[in-house]
Amino acid sequence: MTAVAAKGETTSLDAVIIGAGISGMYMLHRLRGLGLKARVYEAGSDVGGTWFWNRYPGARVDIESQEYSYSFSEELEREWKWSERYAAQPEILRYLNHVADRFDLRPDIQFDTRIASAHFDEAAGRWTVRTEAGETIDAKFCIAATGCLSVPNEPNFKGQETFKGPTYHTGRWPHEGVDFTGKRVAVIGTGSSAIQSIPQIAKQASQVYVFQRTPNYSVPAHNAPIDTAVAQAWLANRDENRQLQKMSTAGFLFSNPREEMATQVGDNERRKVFEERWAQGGFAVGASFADLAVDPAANAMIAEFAAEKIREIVKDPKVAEKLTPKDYPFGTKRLCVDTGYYEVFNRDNVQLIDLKETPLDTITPTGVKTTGAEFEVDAIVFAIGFDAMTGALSKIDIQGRGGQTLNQAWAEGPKSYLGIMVAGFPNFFTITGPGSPSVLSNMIVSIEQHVDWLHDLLAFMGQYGLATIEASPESQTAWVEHVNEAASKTLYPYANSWYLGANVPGKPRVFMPYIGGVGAYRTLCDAVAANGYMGFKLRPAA
Ligand code: NA7
Repeated sequence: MTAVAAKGETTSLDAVIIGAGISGMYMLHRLRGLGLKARVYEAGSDVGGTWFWNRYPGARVDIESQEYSYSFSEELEREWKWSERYAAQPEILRYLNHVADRFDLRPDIQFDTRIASAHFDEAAGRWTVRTEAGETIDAKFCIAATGCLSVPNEPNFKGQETFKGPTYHTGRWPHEGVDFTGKRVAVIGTGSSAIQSIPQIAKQASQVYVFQRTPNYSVPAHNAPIDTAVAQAWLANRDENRQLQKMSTAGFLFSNPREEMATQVGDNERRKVFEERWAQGGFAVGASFADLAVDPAANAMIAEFAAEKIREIVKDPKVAEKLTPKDYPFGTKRLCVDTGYYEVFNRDNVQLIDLKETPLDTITPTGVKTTGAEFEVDAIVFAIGFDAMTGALSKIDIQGRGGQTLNQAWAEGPKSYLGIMVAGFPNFFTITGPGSPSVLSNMIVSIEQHVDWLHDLLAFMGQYGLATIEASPESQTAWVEHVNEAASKTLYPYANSWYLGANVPGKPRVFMPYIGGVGAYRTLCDAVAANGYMGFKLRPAA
């Protein structure tokens, strides 16, 4: 095991990797395979990233378990057995710990270490990276595996400091868990984390008040113990399935929209497909027809179908109405996949408070006050999301050529070439960075694609004795235009979503992920590599 360098000492590496989540772990594994000296620095006390931090009750993946797993090792895939159709957070964290042990990753991961800065030394062509504790790392490559949803939005409610009870953020849940038995609980936010946790909290709490600013669309997961026949069929066709995932729209088998248009089939046929997909559960609903994400008329059809489902499930028509989204197209805020979310509003101990009707005024010592009423509670859960996609990078002092900071380069919104490099920041890489499919896909598939591509690039650089690689400003400009153009052809820009940074006051409104599709993006990245890393500037050692 590499010893932790003392304050003032310098560790010399080929590559520094920031973050020991799914991407950092796999990156380390692949760089070891190249014989490179790489080391991961992780702020948390163990591996897992998203799955280390998000321990709120009900936290589970919204992609089917066998699809949300590493594909790089067939042995790993065959030996690990998932227990549920959609694995819950503890099981995923066990899986990631198993991966860390099986591939002996821990000796090269330094935990409880937050990276404070990363500066490019132009004369040396290397990165000087500093930890908050004062350790210095000198490395040829700096790889940000910092995650897309890793920096929670900090609650900033008037009066919150006066509240006498405990408060929790879903993205930083206590490891020992929280017992809400007999407690009155306020949950602020109705995104995926709230939608997953509220049904669980309501089982314990005496009363749950749900403070909703914007209703979300949610589709049923139909979670259950894993169907062994499905799991066996997946493994029997593993190579083919993995290839299908890689070339699919969003990195999982049911993400390819059917070719038919909702607007061009008869009412009966359309309803039949919607019903089948709803019964199947999960994101398959969103891929029912090819025109749902691009044609407002088609989108209105799935939106009305979802509204009908809410009205069917929720007994009180007034509550059903409030839970129904009205001011943005279906699927343009991240679709939620739930287990008993709408049903929970039929319980006597759950009350929905519509903050559009009665805005949140203040948090008091004993509860939450809206312009309509005061709700006395014992605990508050902030399920208010993340500073998505750029949050983690913006918190590190990253400086490229000429001392330009990444925050300066991204002042008008993130700019990158292929979502993996930024002009002016040589040898600095962002795994699933803004400008790549990332959060619009099965993250593991996109992570593996970036890591594999980067592995091949670093092998290429080693083979030809190259010192630096950098995105050219022209290729970056063209890519940013392409990312924007792809988004503008869809209905996504019509929602105030975190894809656009709309959930963080002051954040530039730019559609950050690349919506062109996982398969198309992979083909493009492969073509760039096959053409000598077209659009990048590669320089030999001096
Ligand atoms: P999300 O999806 O960003 O949801 C956050 C929720 O919190 C959302 O309903 C917000 O309402 C609400 N929110 C945020 N700030 C406030 C304030 N100030 N007042 C009231 N309500 C507020 O985060 P999640 O953690 O649920 O999910 C993130 C992703 O993790 C998810 O998409 C999956 O990919 C996994 P808004 O819609 O902004 O009006």
